[in-house]
Amino acid sequence: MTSFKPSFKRLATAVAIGLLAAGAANAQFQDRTFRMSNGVGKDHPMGHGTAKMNACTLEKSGGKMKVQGYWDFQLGNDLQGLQATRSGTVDMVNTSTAPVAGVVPELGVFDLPFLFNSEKEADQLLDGKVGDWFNAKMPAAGLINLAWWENGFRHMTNSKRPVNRLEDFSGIKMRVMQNKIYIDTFNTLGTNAVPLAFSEVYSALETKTVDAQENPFLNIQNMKFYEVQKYLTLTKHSYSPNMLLFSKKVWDGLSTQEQAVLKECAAQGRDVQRKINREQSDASVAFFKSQGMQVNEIPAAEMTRIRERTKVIYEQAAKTIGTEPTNLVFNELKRIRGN
Ligand code: TK8
Repeated sequence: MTSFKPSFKRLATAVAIGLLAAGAANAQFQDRTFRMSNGVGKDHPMGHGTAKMNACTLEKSGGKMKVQGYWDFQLGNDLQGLQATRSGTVDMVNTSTAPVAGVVPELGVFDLPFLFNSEKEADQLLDGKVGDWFNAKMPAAGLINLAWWENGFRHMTNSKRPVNRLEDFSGIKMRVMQNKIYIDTFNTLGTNAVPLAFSEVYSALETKTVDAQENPFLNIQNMKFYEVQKYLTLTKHSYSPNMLLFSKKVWDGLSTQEQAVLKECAAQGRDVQRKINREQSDASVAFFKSQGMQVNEIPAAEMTRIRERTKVIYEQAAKTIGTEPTNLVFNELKRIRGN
């Protein structure tokens, strides 16, 4: 029986073919760094998600594709970052959906007060066919949503008084995102809603230009709003998703392999960012108390009054959002909740 002795020549040929194949595979990847604009700081869970995404793109592209996060508005605030992404001068922006609703009105459905009850149902809706429906709306605005990351459930802070009932909102100057539904919601609750870019919030609170703001715990923590806010009320009045929006102008110049790697790695980054966001949020209330904040929940009966008062927003916003996205989201939530 002849024994198989791999000759040196055969081995060398096999290695050469392997290297050629790998080289050909990597040839589909250009050597480049994709810039991501963020409003929060690098130590926010967005930084963890971005690090995971970058490790993934480097690994899948043979070290060719790098994702570089820019933090604390280095590339502009949400609206500037959004515009720069649409024009292709920035590759991607990681932003709450609220400022994007001015460009894609259907996204306004996610600004409706008390829409989501849990992160679990938000994940199911956003990562499923309804999330894909919204993703399909983005290319017309010059944007590709690589994945739905998490801003999170929003709570209110202020420097004037504890908010324990509906009447306590009255007269408070409340910073809100630059988004009509948030403006209307907090005016309906009795505050004087003041739309400001996220980059201006700390100084507006510090100088008492505004008394209050509302954000997820990790934003309050990362931006150190607790330094200039005495009261935290656990309103949990909305869940805001983030979108990792990529420039369609840049996207259209990428190979299908590069596009696939960006989507896959954005999803891996999303999973890490959501996980850390939730883990760290669990420790936030204790941290805020340790920083001298007075934290309160609103009694259930008062929460009912507040929810009732904001129901009018659903009717007011319906025309701007549109019937199709509203029904899609409401029906999907009914399905997820089994009712
Ligand atoms: C960060 C903002 C932030 C949002 C806000 O860039 O503006 O209050 O919650 O996450 O998008």
